Amino acid sequence: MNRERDSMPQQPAGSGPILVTRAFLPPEEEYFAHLHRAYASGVLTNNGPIHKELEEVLRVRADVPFYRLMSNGTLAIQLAIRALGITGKVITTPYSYVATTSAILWEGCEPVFVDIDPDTCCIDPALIEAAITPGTTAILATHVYGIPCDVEAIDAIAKKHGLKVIYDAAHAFDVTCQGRSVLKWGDASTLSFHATKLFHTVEGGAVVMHQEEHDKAIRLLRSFGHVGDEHFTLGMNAKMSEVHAAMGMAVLPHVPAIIEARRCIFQAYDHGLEGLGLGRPVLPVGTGYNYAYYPVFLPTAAAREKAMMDLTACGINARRYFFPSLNTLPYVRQTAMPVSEDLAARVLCLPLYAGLGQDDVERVVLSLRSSLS
Ligand code: T4K
Repeated sequence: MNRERDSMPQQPAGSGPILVTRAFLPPEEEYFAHLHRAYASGVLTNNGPIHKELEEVLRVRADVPFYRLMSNGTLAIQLAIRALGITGKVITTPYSYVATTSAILWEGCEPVFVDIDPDTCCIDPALIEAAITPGTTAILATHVYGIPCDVEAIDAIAKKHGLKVIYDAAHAFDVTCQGRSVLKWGDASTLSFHATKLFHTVEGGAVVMHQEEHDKAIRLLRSFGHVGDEHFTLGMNAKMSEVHAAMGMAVLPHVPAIIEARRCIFQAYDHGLEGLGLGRPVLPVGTGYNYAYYPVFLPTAAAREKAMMDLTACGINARRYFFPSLNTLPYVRQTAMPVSEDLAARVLCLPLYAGLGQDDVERVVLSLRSSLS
């Protein structure tokens, strides 16, 4: 483990349950220094100065034309759908967090599931065209675990069929494809800055747009649909407060060290779990990764069940990210998605966060080895 990793606050080894993740807390004085500005100005929300600063810093970081903060990553998807004028059928992935599907439904659209590539766990572009019908207007794909979708293939299909593309980039903060931010692809990308994410604002999210008219729509939609006394559209309240933006400003300088710490834990897991025959997603060549999650696929659903029970008995909190496969939700039209359902039945995400101690990583490895032996 390197120096940056060692400088992260660590949970004492063997001192209690090992959580699947822990929110990164910047030093209090760094957060309070930003918060102090809100106290001094009395501006707590409604596009205040800290909010504006964070938006601009993130926009420049990703090198995109428009980057707008939102109150969370779920409303980010919903309002991106609305801002792009998407209606009808939306082709989407069954392998994601439930918010990807629920956002489509909340916007009155119909999710049409397309199975995933078993290597990347992202939507399989080779299956998309067969699912397009006259009612299809868009593709909503998730860069699940921060692994980029096949963005070139998806964008080519979308162009051919006149479809809009939204990437749910909730896990993909700071991820690059061929040296460029993954947020540069599609008509829109959405992010989550929930406390459990590697960059966070406690609760929060963002929408990245590439056209001025779409950005204008997002700004109106997140703020009640009016500017002053002039009302333009049906809007909602999806604004981020200064208190949340201040947390973002305080966390942001630590992101390189957070990613490096996660990379070291990845390496330790890779090394420690070698030879166990566990399935792992494959990163596309040219990905600059952020080490957002460490999923392993057990050989069978029964082995997953046993491993989870054994880890729990050892005080280790592994989680089923992502289960259930979203095509099996009780409130969607159910169609079989064999690859997604199979992976969702066998997946466990191992504990991963900056500050997870080396001893704890070893404890996870030993417990999993013993469960599988
Ligand atoms: N799209 C995708 C692909 C997503 O994954 C998500 C959210 C969204 C869209 C929607 O974005 P948001 O609307 O949430 O911004 C978490 C998160 O709540 C959720 O943001 C995330 N994805 C989802 C995958 O996971 P849980 O149910 O796993 O969180 P919870 O409360 O069990 O916490 C897990 C661990 O994190 C705890 O054991 C301890 C630690 N923790 C948690 C909290 C809340 C902390 O250390 N501090 C905390 O404050 O949902």
